[in-house]
Amino acid sequence: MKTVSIIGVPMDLGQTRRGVDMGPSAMRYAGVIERLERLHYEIEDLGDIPIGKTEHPDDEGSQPNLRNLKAVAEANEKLAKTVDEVIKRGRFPLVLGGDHSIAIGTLAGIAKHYKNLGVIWYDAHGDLNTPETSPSGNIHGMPLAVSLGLGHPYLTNIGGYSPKVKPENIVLIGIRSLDEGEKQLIREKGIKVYTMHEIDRLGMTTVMEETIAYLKERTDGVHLSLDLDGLDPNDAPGVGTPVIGGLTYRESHLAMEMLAEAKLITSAEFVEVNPILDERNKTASVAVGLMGSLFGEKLV
Ligand code: 4U7
Ligand code: MN
Ligand code: MN
Ligand code: MN
Repeated sequence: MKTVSIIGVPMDLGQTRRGVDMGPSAMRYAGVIERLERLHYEIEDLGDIPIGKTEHPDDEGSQPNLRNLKAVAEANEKLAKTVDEVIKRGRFPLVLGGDHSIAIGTLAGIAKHYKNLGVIWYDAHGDLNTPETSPSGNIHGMPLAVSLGLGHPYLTNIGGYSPKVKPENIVLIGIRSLDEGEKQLIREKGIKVYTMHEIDRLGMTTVMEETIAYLKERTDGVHLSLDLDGLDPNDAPGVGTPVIGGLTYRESHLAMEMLAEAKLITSAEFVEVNPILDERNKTASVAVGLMGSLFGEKLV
């Protein structure tokens, strides 16, 4: 059985709410290591990637539509190297965030090991903004666009190559908040999207069956990027950008269980857990429970 390498990324520079840097600690505290060890995985915890400091708007090179660009890019370079080494050693990278800007580094470390990497983006948001379309300037709203090769070269060139993924190898699930530019990009690139509307109509079982069949036939590895705000704020309140009307705890477990059965996922990250905004570490516990299901936990 494969060893799982846990990489913490206490990143909070991709957005403006404090506390998401404590996400990795919160998930460790919620028992991620014990949970996966019980499933007979060998776990190595590589600790946390160092994160720089917030950049002042007056700093040289600072850009209002790319907040903390340099520090975000630097940390993601380090993350990409770490993830790359983990895969070279034949291990499964499990990345704990931190805000979603860290997907830039995770994907940079992973994608070069596959001809056709698939990505499941489980999120309320598309994270498909560019500096031109972003209403906030927050890089955590841009990582999927960056991985398609769109955005500032400091970000798109991380790992020394671009793009990381092809639009037809991406599936978005749980979407209910898109900016105008993101909608346009989705249409233009023909990215596969299951918004809450499709999930309500089809049910999560069909959505996951379709997603698995779609990715199985065209990819040679699939990365799961799970933003806890994909879940409904009732089930995952500890997130910086909550959106009502989300995926339930049960739908999310079903999705993870189906991915486990399909043996589809080759790397994963769980992001945007903010313990400061949480209720008694509920969101971190939900995240760890979902990891349990993803790694094959069963009731009986
Ligand atoms: B997350 C937003 F404008 N689209 O770009 C933006 F609504 O990683 C939100 O999914 C981005 O949590 C949310 O700032 C990023 C906004
Ligand atoms: Mn989100
Ligand atoms: Mn996100
Ligand atoms: Mn968020």
